[in-house]
Amino acid sequence: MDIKNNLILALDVMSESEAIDICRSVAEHIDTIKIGYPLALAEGLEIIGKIKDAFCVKVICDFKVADIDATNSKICEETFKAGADAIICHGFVGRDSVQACLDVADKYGKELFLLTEMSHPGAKMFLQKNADAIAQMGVDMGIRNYVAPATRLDRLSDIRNIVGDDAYIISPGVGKQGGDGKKTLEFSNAIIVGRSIYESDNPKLACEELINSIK
Ligand code: NUP
Repeated sequence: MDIKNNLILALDVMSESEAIDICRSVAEHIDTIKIGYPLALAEGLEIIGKIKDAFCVKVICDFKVADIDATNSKICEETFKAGADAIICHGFVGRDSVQACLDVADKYGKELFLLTEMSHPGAKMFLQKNADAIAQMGVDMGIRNYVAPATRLDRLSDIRNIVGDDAYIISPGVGKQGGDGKKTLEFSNAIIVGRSIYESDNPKLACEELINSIK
């Protein structure tokens, strides 16, 4: 994936009108938007096509797909049919579940991102212990794209070492969760930022300051 300014907007607002307003104000700086459950549940999957059509952006669907293989396939089918360019799945559910997502992504010629370790404090309880193995599973499966935390640079570095320099890593946790954008990009290909942009009084300026800070 080629992501403008190495910056992905996490569009976790709760209505189409807010989503359109934010996208409009940051349109010149951002070409990749992450849509997750908050907006998709509030407005339906059609929001993916609406945002893509209005702003010519790529959409990564953050549905953290984590079910049995048969159900994962159905979730991915619906998401790609709705126009997503990529989907994020969990790795802890194991190889068969992830393979189901990969197969559907390949069928549509779209991308799959494998979530390794999450960025929040609770990730230390269970997920962190298995994150290296999850990343290694991704490598063994030929997965190119990963999600790894901006909040723990030592762990991000470990995951980069496992997936290799050719893999594409995107990292949430910059800003509100405490991560530093520039330091994160020493290991990551792009940062994911939500609240620091969309909760700002001036999202365009917040975006510009962020971009300057990661140069
Ligand atoms: O480990 C993860 N941490 C995380 O924050 C994996 C994620 N997908 N996210 C998502 O990234 C989270 O759901 C939100 O959409 C975004 C971070 O937003 P913010 O903390 O910048 O507001």
